Amino acid sequence: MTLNKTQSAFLTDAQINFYNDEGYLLLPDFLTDEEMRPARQAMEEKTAEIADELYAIGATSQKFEDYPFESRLARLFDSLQDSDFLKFGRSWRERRPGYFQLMATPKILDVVESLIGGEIFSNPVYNVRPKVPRVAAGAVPWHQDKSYWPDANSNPVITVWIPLVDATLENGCLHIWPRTHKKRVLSHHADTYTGTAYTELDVEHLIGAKGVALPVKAGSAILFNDRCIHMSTPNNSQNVRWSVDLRYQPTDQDPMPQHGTGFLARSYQYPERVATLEDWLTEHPEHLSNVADA
Ligand SMILES: O=C(O)CCC(=O)C(=O)O
Repeated sequence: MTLNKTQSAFLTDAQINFYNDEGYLLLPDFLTDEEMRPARQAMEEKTAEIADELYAIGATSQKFEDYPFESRLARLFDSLQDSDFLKFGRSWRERRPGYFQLMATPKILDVVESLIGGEIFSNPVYNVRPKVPRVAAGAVPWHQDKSYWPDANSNPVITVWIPLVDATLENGCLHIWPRTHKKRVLSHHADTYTGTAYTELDVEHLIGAKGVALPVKAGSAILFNDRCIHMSTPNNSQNVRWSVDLRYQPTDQDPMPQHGTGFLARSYQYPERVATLEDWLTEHPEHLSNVADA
């Protein structure tokens, strides 16, 4: 596949060089409120469902209906335990239309295209992270994403991490360890203190760790690949640190079906096969009806 300059010029050469050298790229103020709205609505729907469920079983005496996006989920769990929170999952990966809309946002695909070309598959591993204050599972230990799929023959997998509220030192922003993205998959184990068995790098790899804290405004994006070492700290604020981590890879790589069904997000070669919302909701990785007609 040959990309012409206009197709691949969404990031500047300086940005691409930074990504290649440092292993990550920060795009401040990347998405608008409008572009994040459908995903935020999906998160609000889920929060309302959790409120109903907690209320129905008597775990909360109120549903905090009038509370804003930033704080409602936090108030629901204020007087509950980590185990109550984890019943709903440490992160969410549901098929809600708002998540598809976010994953298919042209602006996101544009910058991914600058890094891997215009045949883009949205990897099945995406997470909506409701990082609730004081819940241990909010803090993610040093790891490489690749440690979650060591056997997958997929390279590169690019994470696009986007907070839907400001991510700060207090609420547990992302920390990246620059220039670690060309390492092999390092030895790791399942953590035993968050209740989620996150993969965590073995301690010998962390000697001299040099993380960079990346506090960023809502709607900013941080891009990194699945070998780049990163972590996040606990949420010591009063509100939820909402974020998503979305993943993309070239279409000729392992689609990792054992992790779920991803989707064809962009293609110049087969534009008619790009998945629609309906395809994604029904777990079809590409749109096949036109092909069948041909
Ligand atoms: O959002 C976080 O706190 C951690 C994100 C992360 O580890 C990831 O995207 O792989």
